[in-house]
Amino acid sequence: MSLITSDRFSLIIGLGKTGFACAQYLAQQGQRFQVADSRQTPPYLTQLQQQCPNIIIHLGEFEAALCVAASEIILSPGVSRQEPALRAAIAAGVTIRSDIDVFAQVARKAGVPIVAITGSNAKSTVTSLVGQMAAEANVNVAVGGNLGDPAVSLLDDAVELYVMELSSFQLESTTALGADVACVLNVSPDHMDRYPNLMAYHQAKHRVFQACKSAVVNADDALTNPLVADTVKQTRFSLNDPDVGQFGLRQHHGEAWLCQGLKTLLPVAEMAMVGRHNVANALAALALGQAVDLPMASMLATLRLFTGLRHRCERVAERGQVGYVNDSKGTNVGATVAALDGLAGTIDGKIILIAGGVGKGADFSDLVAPLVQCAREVILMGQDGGLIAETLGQQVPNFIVDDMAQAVALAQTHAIAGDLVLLSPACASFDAYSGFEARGDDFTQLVQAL
Ligand code: UMA
Ligand code: ADP
Repeated sequence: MSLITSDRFSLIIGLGKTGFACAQYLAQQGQRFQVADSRQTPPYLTQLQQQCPNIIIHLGEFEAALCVAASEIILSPGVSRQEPALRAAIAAGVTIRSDIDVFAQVARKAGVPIVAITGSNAKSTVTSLVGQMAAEANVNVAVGGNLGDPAVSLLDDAVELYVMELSSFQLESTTALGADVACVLNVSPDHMDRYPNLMAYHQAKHRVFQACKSAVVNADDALTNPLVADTVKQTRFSLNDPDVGQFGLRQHHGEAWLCQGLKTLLPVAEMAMVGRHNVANALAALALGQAVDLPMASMLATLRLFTGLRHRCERVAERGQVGYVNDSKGTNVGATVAALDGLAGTIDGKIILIAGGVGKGADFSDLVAPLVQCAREVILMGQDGGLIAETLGQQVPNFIVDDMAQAVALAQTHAIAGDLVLLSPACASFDAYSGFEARGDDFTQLVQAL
């Protein structure tokens, strides 16, 4: 019997940030494991070889025989469950887990509450905001997940609260997360190169509610409604007047206030973040924070201080009465629509949008209506810039350029006092940059040099 069990091993698939963090964790726990990555030189190869010299590492195409031989597979988010070797493992009954599953099992056992946040957009903003609210309330909080630090790397006995940003990729292989409060902030199409349709993407996102103790729901987005038992407490947020106990916006003495039911909480004008979409984000954060007992006064104090994250509707310069905004993290159509809608009301002139990059199989037609409403023109670049131009046709003036330098120069030439030049690409950046940060930095440097 012991011979059979000693042959069993966990197989970590992927040797990026997630795989490496899982390997460190399993090594710490003294568990038997092997690692596989389809790349010949995955990012953490040297570090793993140095830290765990005896671990078997398989490089190159995933082998079905290896996957089937594993007792369980811990799957990195960048690898699809549709890979043939993984399909073989699934068919053979091998358990496939995400790093989030590994993390949640340990956190739950320790009795530490988890705030689980997913959605197509605003995940990083809301996760960081709730994290800051907790830290300012003197809670020993760990913040991470898709945001950057892999969940398992945050496990620590001293932590009193985990605030986790979760992607659909991570949730695909997460079962019974058991969050104290879970939320799908919004749903609009993204990653359509990984999912066969919006329903499959929606289903992955909604796994965040599995075994949750309470849920936060965006009352303005029906796709965020959870399928949970009536006994699971639900708190709603909306940009409209809230019902009793719910979070929303209400006019009070001639200005808009964040409210809970009839109770006024904070004038929107006193929030440090700008844009209507960030008001929704603030309301979501209040609802999530309240669900894990963060004090309201301290959460409101945080909203007065939290200016938002870099590369998300970040105002980077003003030149000749033209504002320049870096929203490089606008990597899907829904994000760019939110940035256009959120910023259009804050300017006298029009928006010149710089967009394009890797479209991830998106349908760009939802950009047309807001652009017709608020854009002077659209400047397009990158792999799918031409596809966006085709979608816009004659409806919005558009130009195709070779790179960011040309885009910024053209925008400056065409902008009129009162306009806003907005980089919000509706696309990923990997055709030209190492990531959205590098793209945003390129835009910012070019703009600041004008
Ligand atoms: N890859 C291979 N072969 C492998 C393993 C990975 O080719 O064997 C490729 C993947 O297809 C992908 C890349 O390598 O293109 C990275 O994948 P990974 O799973 O190794 O990624 P990690 O380095 O572990 O980082 C992951 C998240 N990456 C992805 O989901 C692609 C990071 O989110 C996250 O911050 C990190 O775990 C810690 O939790 C990034 C992301 O782009 C920011 N997320 C997507 C998004 O936000 O839209 C979902
Ligand atoms: P994520 O982590 O989900 O990508 P971020 O907080 O990094 O979310 O924001 C990504 C982009 O989403 C921003 O650049 C902005 O354009 C857009 N965005 C921010 N808030 C919202 C919202 N409430 N609804 C839709 N889009 C939003």
